[in-house]
Amino acid sequence: MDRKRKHLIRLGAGVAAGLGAAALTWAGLAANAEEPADPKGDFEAQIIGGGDVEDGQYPWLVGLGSPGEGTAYERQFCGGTVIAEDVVLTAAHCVEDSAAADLVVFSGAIDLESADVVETAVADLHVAEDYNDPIAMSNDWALLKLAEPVDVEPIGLATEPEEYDLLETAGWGDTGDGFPTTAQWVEVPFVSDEDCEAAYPDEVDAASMLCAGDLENGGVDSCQGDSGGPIMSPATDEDSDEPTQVLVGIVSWGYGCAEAGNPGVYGEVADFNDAIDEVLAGWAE
Ligand code: 4AZ
Repeated sequence: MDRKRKHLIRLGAGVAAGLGAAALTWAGLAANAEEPADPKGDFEAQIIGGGDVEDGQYPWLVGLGSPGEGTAYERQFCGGTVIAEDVVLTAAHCVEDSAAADLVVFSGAIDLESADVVETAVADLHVAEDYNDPIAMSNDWALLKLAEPVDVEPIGLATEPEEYDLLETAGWGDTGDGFPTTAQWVEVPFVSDEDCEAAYPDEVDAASMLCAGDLENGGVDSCQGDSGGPIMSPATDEDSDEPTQVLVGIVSWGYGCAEAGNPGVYGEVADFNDAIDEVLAGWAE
């Protein structure tokens, strides 16, 4: 595979608009645009192949952006997940070149143009020490300590690597038709380590990555701008007051988006759960 097609640039609407989107991004998506990205027939093409997130569906879903002028929509470049009232889990590749002062978190509204968006400064940043070790994109996780708590329900972390059936991912990334102001979500089939290693020979570190996507048909996936955001097990009890979803992974990389044979790759939370707890314990002192 041509390495240049491996998309792991942090890029959102604002960054794309500001810098002039890398040709790379659109080249990867062109294939999608011509295909009906809609195997189930339920939705128009969105996250890729998904639909609008509803209020309260994923309260822990946040946007990561740059401080400064402009709307949250214009400044968002990655996703993140609230795992404690003042801690956000995101991808290392979203923040590896940033200082805490270069980052803000957008919570409280799924529409990034809404007046309800709450912007919170980042006070501290921890990038996984073993990011890119043993291979590129291994251990793609980072933690943000917020300057103040957010009024958001956190999600629990997966503790054991498991085989799943369907997972859900969400974010403000490219839909194949541009960057949405309202977060999108989509159901993605879990892909076994074996099938993922076969899809990306020598590029999958099963000890820290998991894969999801429709291997046969494509059409559903995360994409540029979704990086750092969650992939979750679905709710098991819609009426529960407590979240029954679990954070299974972090949007990390893939070849193109929603292409058959090229699943999305995610940092596998259960594999670095203990390392996350250690950082949290240090911050709590
Ligand atoms: C990215 O660059 C990205 N199709 C995120 C997810 C995927 C590919 C690229 C998975 O943010």
